[in-house]
Formats: sequence, C-alpha cells, structure tokens
Amino acid sequence: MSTNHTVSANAAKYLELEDQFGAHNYHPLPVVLEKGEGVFLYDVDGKRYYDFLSGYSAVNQGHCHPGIIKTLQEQAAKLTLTSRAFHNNLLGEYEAYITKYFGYEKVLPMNTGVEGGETAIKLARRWGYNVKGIPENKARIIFAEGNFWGRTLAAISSSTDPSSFKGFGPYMPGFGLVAYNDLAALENELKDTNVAAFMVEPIQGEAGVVLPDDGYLKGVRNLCTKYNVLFIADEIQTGLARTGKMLACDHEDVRPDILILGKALSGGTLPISAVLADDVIMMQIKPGEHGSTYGGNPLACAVAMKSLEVLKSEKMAENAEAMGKLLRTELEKLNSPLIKLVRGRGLLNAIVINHKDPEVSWELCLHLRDLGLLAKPTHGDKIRFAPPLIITADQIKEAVGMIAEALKRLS
Ligand code: IF1
Repeated sequence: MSTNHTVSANAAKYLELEDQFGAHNYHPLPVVLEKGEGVFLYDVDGKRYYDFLSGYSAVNQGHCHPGIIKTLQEQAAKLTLTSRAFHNNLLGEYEAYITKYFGYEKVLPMNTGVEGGETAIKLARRWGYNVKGIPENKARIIFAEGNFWGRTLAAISSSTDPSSFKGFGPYMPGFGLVAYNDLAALENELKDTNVAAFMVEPIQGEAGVVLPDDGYLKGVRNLCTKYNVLFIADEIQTGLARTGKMLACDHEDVRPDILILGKALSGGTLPISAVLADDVIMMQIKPGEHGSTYGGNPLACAVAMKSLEVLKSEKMAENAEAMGKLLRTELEKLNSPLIKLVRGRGLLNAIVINHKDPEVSWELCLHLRDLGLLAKPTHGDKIRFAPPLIITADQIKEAVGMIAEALKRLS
C-alpha cells in the first residue's frame, strides 16, 4: 500500500511559505505541527501523533510540561534578561543548584549545545597551556570518528561526515580524530603530550545511536587520567535521563573532567546549555574572556532548575530504563525481515533497516506518519525511536502496533 506523500491543502499553505521565504537547510518530514502535549504532537488539521523524536532529546520531560511552562510564564512576566553586565537574583541560585545536582565545582552557562562544545574546547585549550604546560597554539583536541556536536566551523572541523564539512573550509587547526570505541587507538593518540582533551559522546546519537562496548567509558576515563588529558563528555543528547540514568556516563560510574549539557536542560522550551567542571579548569578563564548575551539569563535559570527538578521528582530516568527495555523487546518480537537490528539504552533507541535503499527508511517514516507516529531516519538506514521519558507501557505498545503496521505496508 503506497503512502500518501502529500499533505492536506491546509498544511500545504505552510510548506509553501517556508519554501519561498526560508533557507532550504532542512528536509523535514511532510507534516505541519501546531500543538504539543506530553508524548503527543498535533498537526494543523488536528491529527494526533506520538512524538518518537522528542526534538532530538530536547523534550525529555514531554511537550509543554505543565510545571516547566508555569515557571517559564511566571519568570517571563518578571525578568528575562539582564546581560552579564549586571548581577541578577537567579544566576547564583541556579549555579549552586546545577553544580550540586551533578557534583562539579563550577558551571559556565551558555545557550545552544554547540556553544557548550565550543566553550568546553576553549576551557580545555586554556587548561592545556596554563596547567599541563602545552606550548602556546600547540594544543590538540581529539574527537571520535562519527561524532556530531553541531554546525559551527569548529564543530564541522571535527566531523567525518562530508555533508557536515564539505564546502565550508578552511578548517580549525589542532583537531585530531580517533576511531570510536577503540581504546588502543585512543591510547596511541593520547601519548602526544600536546593533547589537551578527548571529547566524546557516551553514545553517538547522530551516527545512529551507536553504543560503545561495555567498559569503553571506563577505559576512556583511565587513559585520560594516565596521560593527563581532559575527558570531555558531550551529554547534550544522552544526558538528562534519556538513557535510563541521569547521565550516560553513570552507566559506567565515570566522571568526565568537563560535562556538556543542553537540549532537555530547558524541557524543549528555549536554548539552554551548560558546561560543568572543577575550579582547576574553570578558573583558567578570566573575566571578559568568554560568555554570551543570553548565557545564564534569569529566564533560563528558572526554567533549567524546574526542568532538572522534574527529571528527578517524576523519576524519568527510571521510566526511561523500563520503557526502553519494553520498547526494544516489543520491536524484536516483531521479527520483521525489514529490521536488521534494534539497539539503544533507555529511551535512546534506533532500528537499522534491512534495506540499502535509504528511500525505504523514508517511506517507512511516511507510513508511520500516516499511522500517527513521527520519527525520522538518520544516515540513511537507521530510524531513531526516542519518545519523551514520560511515555507509559500502554503507549509504547500502541506505538509498536503502528510500527508493525507500517512495516507491513512497506513489504
Ligand atoms: C539540528 C543532528 C542530533 C548533539 C550533540 C551537540 C549538539 C547536538 C550530541 C549541538 C545537536 C541536534 C542538532 C539538530 C538535530 C540534532 C541532531 F541530527 F543534527 F545530529 F540530535 F543527532 N552535541 N543535535 O546531538 O546542539 O547546537 O543543536 O543545540 O537540526 O541541527 P545544538
């Protein structure tokens, strides 16, 4: 049964505006949404969908979480931005809250995830020169092949995906690459005394939810300690309860030297990121050497504290662990010839489609849309299934029923 590739006449109006007036820097699934509530999204024609992307893990707490929205509305009516030229009554409270929450001495508040990555790299280079004694302008940062941490010129300079970096050179010097999940190769790189840090995602999201072997993170931690290299964990997508623990690093009880958070730090309401580290690293940056207009604004402080609070009070990590297990079990029980494998941790999951034609994954997502579930392929043959962490067992089962029907319609 072929899918309906088009949208309603009502929805088409919105696409035409985007097509005429917006940059064509995305290829979205043809659906036009106007309302979000919990695990559901509603399109302009009132049709309901399960959200199985969660804004790429920015909406862990569910769309328009009532407590987060209430906090947002109240603070927005009071004070939204002072700039860091002046103090405000929420920044210190938020800094104390988040540093205690994750067990670090200091936090540097930013906005987008990629700004968090840039901040972490600047901190690592500065620590490399001031503390490790790397010669000026010789600091190297190592990244894992298959990484994704954003779209800035520094971020694409570390990318192995041509669609990220091609045609945007020249690239940032002082960056190196190492195979993901390969401790021997990593040790080889870290022997270079000019290496200041190794920045890595505990699970590679964009690469298609790629999990390293058990023990990899522990190995990274030990090697970084052995060679006096900073371990930077990019938990922008894996953090904040997504993988069934508060941080993906918690699955191996490892503590990164620099922790980067973003996305769900605001429950999907506004861009908030944070870089956490101890004084020996954070105090290498002096007043006026780094920051941003909106970094640490009072609205973000209020929203971030509430977003962090509800993760714990509503036991979202525990639910992600249980519902993730159920989702993977139910998907495997389908025994679909089109599913090569199911992988994930907590509610960060993906299926690998057993078909080399990337069109098949796209078709499957169109069938899923028609059936009332939104997901999107990544890198051709993987489809990420990452619903909000408040999803229930009955909802998981209903969603898997839709996935089963969509697979049937494909074959
Ligand atoms: C888009 C991808 C995911 C991230 C990790 C840093 C950032 C991201 C591990 C930067 C952002 C987003 C970007 C977003 C889609 C989404 C994405 F498909 F682009 F690659 F999740 F896998 N570290 N990922 O995943 O954070 O600056 O975007 O706040 O449309 O570009 P950001």
